[in-house]
Amino acid sequence: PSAIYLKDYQVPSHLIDKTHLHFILHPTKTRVSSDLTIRKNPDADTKSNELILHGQDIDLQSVSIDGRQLDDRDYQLEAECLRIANVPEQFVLSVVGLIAPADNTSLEGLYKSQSMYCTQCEAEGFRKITYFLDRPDVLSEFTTTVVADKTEFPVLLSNGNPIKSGSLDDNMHFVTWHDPFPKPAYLFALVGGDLECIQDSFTTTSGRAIDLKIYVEEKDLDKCDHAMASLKSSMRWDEDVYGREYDLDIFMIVAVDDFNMGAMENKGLNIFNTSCVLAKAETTTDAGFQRVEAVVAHEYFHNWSGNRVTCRDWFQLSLKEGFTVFRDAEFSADMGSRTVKRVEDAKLLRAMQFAEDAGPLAHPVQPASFIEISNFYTLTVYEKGAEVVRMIHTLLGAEAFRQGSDLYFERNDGKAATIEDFVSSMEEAGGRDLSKFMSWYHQAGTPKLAVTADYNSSSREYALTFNQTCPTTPECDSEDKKPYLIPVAMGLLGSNGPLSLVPETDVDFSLSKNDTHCVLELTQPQHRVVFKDINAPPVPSLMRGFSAPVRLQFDYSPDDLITLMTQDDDGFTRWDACQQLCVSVIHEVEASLQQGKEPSVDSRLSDAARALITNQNLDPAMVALMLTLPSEGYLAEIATTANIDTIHSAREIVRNHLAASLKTEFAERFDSLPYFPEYEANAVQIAVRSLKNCCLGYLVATADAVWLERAMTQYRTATNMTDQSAALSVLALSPDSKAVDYSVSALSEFYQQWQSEALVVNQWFSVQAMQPGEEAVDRIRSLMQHEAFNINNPNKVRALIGAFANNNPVCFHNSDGSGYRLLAEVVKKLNATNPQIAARMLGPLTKWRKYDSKRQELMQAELNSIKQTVGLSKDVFEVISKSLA
Ligand code: HT7
Ligand code: ZN
Repeated sequence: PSAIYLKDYQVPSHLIDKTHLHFILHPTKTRVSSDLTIRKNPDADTKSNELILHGQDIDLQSVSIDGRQLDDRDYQLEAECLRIANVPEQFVLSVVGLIAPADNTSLEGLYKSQSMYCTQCEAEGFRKITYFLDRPDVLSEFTTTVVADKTEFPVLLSNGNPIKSGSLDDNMHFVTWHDPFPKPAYLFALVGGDLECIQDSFTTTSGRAIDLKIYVEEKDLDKCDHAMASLKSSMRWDEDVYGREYDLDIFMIVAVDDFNMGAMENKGLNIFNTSCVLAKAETTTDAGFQRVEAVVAHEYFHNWSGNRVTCRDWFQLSLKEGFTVFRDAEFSADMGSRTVKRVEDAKLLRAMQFAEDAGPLAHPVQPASFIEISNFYTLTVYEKGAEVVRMIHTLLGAEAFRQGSDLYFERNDGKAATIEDFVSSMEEAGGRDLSKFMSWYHQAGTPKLAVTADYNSSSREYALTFNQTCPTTPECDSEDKKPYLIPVAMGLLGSNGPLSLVPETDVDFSLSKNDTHCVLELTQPQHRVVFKDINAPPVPSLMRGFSAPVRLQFDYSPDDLITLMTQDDDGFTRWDACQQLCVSVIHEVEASLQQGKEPSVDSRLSDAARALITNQNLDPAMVALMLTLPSEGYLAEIATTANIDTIHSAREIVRNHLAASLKTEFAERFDSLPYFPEYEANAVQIAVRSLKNCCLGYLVATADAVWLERAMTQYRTATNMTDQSAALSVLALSPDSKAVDYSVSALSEFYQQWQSEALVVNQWFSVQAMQPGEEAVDRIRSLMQHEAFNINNPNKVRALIGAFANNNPVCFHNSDGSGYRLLAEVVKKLNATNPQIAARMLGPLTKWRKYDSKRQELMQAELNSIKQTVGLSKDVFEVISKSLA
């Protein structure tokens, strides 16, 4: 397989103004007839009259031009395209092909999920349906007729508005849909099934009534209300915050069980993984409810950022994804707690995206090349892409950002745009040049920002020196990297609180909050910023709100961190200081373990934790976040060579120490927090449950029989899944032998209770995948044989294999290599059935450079053995070859 380069982009040779599709659904012989109104692209460079259409796995039946049937001397059929020489300037191309949705396990194109037909066309799935110019810069007006058996498939959906329907012979029926908005083929969708729906309506600001429908299997009808409420909130929010109204008369969501990602923003017909749309208190955790809200919003927001303005080519993927993640993050912040959302996003970025950016698959937010685009739906394109948009928002301010967004939508409506088009609208609205900012889009790697301070008591000056560097990444050496424009939001804390800032510097900056807060705009490898009139050395509060996705280095003492934790007025910085204190305490314990010394836990951490637990004035959600120790994944990420076993032991020692020394405080707080008999997924309730279950975790860690029993009682009496699954997890994941009986009973009762709820069974798989113990790999193997497991369902694979490889580091990295072998076997199987998921599951093995030489060898051996697989997909080939390079 070879790479495709952004620099080679060429406009399409032809344009397809209208697309008429006709489907007769059948499991192995779906007949797809297309009539495409095609003309030569006036902007095309080529003089050639050849038309090359993408197409894959289609049994071609006939090809005609303007009604004249072509024979096979007029065209050339290749594995992935159809070439027709000498086409006229303008013509109608009619093609008939047969496809087999029931055999399509890749879940791209038209496939069957249980009894339902559905499609997934992003990025390049449409070419598995019919021959087409399957590229995002070819926009066409689609009219789609779907024909199927009336009894088996009463519901037939596609994009746009329904314009005709009726009965046909042999119990068949049809529905015709018309989408007036020209769109690229990746936004096409079709659904056929025996579905029920909940309906609602939304009136836009301009007074148009929009029909809203969520289609699910009948048994799931009681789990749609939260998605519907989220949809309506999203529609209102996009009008209020971005001035964006919905444009069709109907907006539909369909839930499917078998889906490679979370959801898909097809025009007017979003298709969702059931895990991202269904929610009910009894079966869904608070995190699940929040995910539904966020994904519904994300897909809805794509109607403008992605659909009305789409991407010119797939190198621009972050144009729609980074911007839309930023939009959904702001929406979630407005719906719940802004600080909690910010902390959660920063946590994800630092533990996962920073690791991606430091590994062999690191790539810029706007990649310069790829082999398989499906491999580029990454944390870098999505989450770092959103951080980049957030920095533009910080640099311009909310008002100019909104003007930039309006200009971008106005200028590019109905077009396929680039990241440069987005930035230039922002430049124009903000009245500033952002060329120095573009390193964020063009360079991979996480910049390091090292900050040093010196204080001069005679001049009363406090100076900060900022040094930025960026490590070498696959596409560029460290020395060749351009500096980044880094917005540093900051303040200084004196002994009586925040200090007024009087900066003296050549760095551009803006002051706010009575001059106690500023945003510095670093542009050079090194800057010095002097703050005047400072009476004593302050504690700097840096990167407030996580103002840039960098690794900040400042030599804080534990006391400085406690000052920040307790006194800074920025919630993110308070949380971050607490994390850093935890990291330094865990590192001290780890060093003692490695030196064979008796470890001791710095009492300043337990004192700080006590102050947090007993403080009734803080947001309980923030207290829970601050009391949650950094994950083993994050601790591995910040280590040069990750010693999985000592990281795990050191973290456990600190956790057990906090549990033992603060048992009374945890117990009192646990008992004092309310229980809400009427479940609601609102910020107040979610916050309380998160702190309560955090306390329960520490209390079970004491292995006190009373608390094991209380956890079991909570497990059995909980009336919502958040409390039930929290109790299950703390019992099942406890390493203490006293918890074993409880854990066994709870796991067995859980399956008995929930075996008919596929999404709940996935939680059951995940908990077991994360359980400690030498027998973990055998347990996973036997769960793979369980009646509820199905390797063709991506949710099941993620729940069991993904949870094991990503969230059970001690067992996955067992030095006998058994965890690696298991993952490699699964990847080989998936390579043949679902290459996208195979490539995604490979992630943990690609990080082999992080570990000791013995593990490195074992991991590389598995990668090499996968590489030898006959029929290796492009997806897996790209990930393996880059990770071994
Ligand atoms: N835009 C959607 C991407 C997507 C996707 C990509 C590759 C393979 C399967 C997929 N399903 C959905 C999702 C989103 O970002 O909204
Ligand atoms: Zn998206």
